[in-house]
Amino acid sequence: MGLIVYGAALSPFVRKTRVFLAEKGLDYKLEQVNIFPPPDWFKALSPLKRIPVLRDEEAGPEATLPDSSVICAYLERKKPEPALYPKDNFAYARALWFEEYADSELAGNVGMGVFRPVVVSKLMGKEPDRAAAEKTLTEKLPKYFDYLDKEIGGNAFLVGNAFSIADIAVATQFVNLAHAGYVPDEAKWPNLGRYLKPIHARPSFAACIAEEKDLLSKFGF
Ligand SMILES: N[C@@H](CCC(=O)N[C@@H](CS)C(=O)NCC(=O)O)C(=O)O
Repeated sequence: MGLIVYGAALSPFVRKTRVFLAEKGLDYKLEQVNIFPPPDWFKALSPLKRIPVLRDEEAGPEATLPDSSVICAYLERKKPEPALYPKDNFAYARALWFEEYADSELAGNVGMGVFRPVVVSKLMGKEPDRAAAEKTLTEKLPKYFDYLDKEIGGNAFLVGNAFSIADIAVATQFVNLAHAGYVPDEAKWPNLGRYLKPIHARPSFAACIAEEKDLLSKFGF
């Protein structure tokens, strides 16, 4: 009776879920699903055909949940400690806001604009399109970096002086950026750079990053 994550390494949303599970100290099994294209059995678990999906065998034979945000919210209820959502009402809502901001706008630009043309292209045996990635980096991403740099300010975490879902959701996107070979310029965004390093060094993130780097090295990265 346990937890199963259906997904694949390198997905920022699968990593978000795995980091969350690790921070909670919850054991799980990762079951690899190739979404290009997804197998038929997986479409029944994920109507939008996206990873991750969580199965909780303890909750019942059919107990599966798609979507990293839903999964993390569920796991917080299942195992409240250590808390990864702020207790204070307003701080809680702000954490949800950063999660949404990272999962939608930031993810869209990092994923489609940088990770896909560089990393996914190479994994599919195509020439990486660095020009497309650099266009995204110069034209699209600075406004996200500006905003995050300002919101982080001199703090170690985005919300309430404690590590939370907000930091997991934001930092996972920057792992995909780093896999593509890019980090935000510290001269322009000093708070963001200082903030990301210790978060990526946490055992929860470091384990995923090491596994993914190992995988990428097999493809010549
Ligand atoms: N909102 C979803 C997004 C998941 C998502 O977009 N996953 C990507 C992989 S990084 C996927 O499965 N894409 C396949 C598709 O959209 O067909 C979540 O937070 O889990």
